[in-house]
Amino acid sequence: MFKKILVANRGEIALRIQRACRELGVKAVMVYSEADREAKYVKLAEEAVCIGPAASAQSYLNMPAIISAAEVTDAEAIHPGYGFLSENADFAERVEKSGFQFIGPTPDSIRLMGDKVSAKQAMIRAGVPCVPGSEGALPDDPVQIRRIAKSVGYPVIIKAAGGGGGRGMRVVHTEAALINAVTLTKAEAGTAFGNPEVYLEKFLQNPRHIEIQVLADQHKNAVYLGERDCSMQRRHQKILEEAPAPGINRKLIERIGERCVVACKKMGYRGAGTFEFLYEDGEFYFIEMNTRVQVEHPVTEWVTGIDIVKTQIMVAAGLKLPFTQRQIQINGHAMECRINAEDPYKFTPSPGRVTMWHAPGGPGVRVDSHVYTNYTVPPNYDSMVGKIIVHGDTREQAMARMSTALAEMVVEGIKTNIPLHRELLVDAKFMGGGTNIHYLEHWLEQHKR
Ligand code: MV4
Repeated sequence: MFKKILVANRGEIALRIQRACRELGVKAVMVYSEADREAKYVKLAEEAVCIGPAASAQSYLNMPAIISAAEVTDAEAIHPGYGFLSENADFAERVEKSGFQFIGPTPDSIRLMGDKVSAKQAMIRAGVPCVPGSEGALPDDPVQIRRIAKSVGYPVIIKAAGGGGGRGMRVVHTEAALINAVTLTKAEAGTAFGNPEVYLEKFLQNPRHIEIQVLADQHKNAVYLGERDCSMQRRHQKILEEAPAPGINRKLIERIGERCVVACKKMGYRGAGTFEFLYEDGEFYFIEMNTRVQVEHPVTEWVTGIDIVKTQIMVAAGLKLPFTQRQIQINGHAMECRINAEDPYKFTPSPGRVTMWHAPGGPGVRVDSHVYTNYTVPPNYDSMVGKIIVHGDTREQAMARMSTALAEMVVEGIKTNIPLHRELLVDAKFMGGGTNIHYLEHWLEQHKR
């Protein structure tokens, strides 16, 4: 095992990784920007290094500053968390060239999955079901593009190979609009991602967003840890996630999970990863793979009993996965509400001093947050300030525990989206389970104030 790890992130995930290190008996070096000097995990750290000013570009995205911090503190490995440099293949490569272990997949895996065209080709080879569409990047010839779109059937969606997470996409409803949409998407992709390649898919109108969590070691072992339903989102920002996904056939999930494991083994995947699917009319369609730990990993931790962050560190150190697929069982139901410092209905950010922070507790309640009373939420980063995660024997019990937790939670001094979560938890359609990716935006439209 490593003696010392550098945590190249901030906020709740920095604290989460620090906790995993403590449990493993590994020292954690925290890095922080000038805006995060007062963060809890910095105060709790045995070692912490300032890596630059508040602006992310000069601190949490500053590769030389982070690598220097690892050098001066004699760390052996770097955990990138989520966001920032976590899915940057060049960073992973520079970390390893500098003699540190990157806690995540190889630069090659990150690169393969970062290019959505090569990712999809890898999935097709592994037998993972994908959305019908162009095989690889679209050609330049308009005649061929029209032929592909016609055979797929309208509506179609044009997506940038360098995009992902909702960036660089355009829906096309008619042949008349096709070529112009392709030209525009290519131009935008060239500017935004430095890669003008685009591909085409059948546009699914009312899917759910279901993802499969995987873990793989460096000894050809890989497992899937069930699924998460992440359909409750607004503008590609998830706000509530749960596991298992309500109303989906378990045998179907097992078949898809097994294909994800095959894909991991075929590409020599290592660490934690997430296969993102759209689910519509009883079928799964792969869209993207995330090569990092995700915000919503705790719901999977709770239904499986597996510590995903600890396992990431163990497999990065070369240890074998300490469980087999047969030993992984899904127990009960877990749900997560993301707490954001924002206006609950207008969604404008609401940074500032938290004059009161009182977290809920009790059976089946977990709160992951770096915030405390008198902490100041800086305006420079993502608005997420914490997560409430609950577990119950049934979805009904999990929802009841979440309602109680949301009622107990007190945050004063800044606005949060807690009122929105409280309303969703009593919404009949949500309570019934299985709402699609458009539900929240439609709900907000109808509950305008
Ligand atoms: C799609 C789609 C419908 N059909 N692909 C958006 C984010 C990126 N990961 C892929 N996305 C979508 N791809 C096809 N063929 C609809 C979306 C989509 C979406 C997906 C997941 C979660 C929220 C979403 C919100 C809008 C659109």
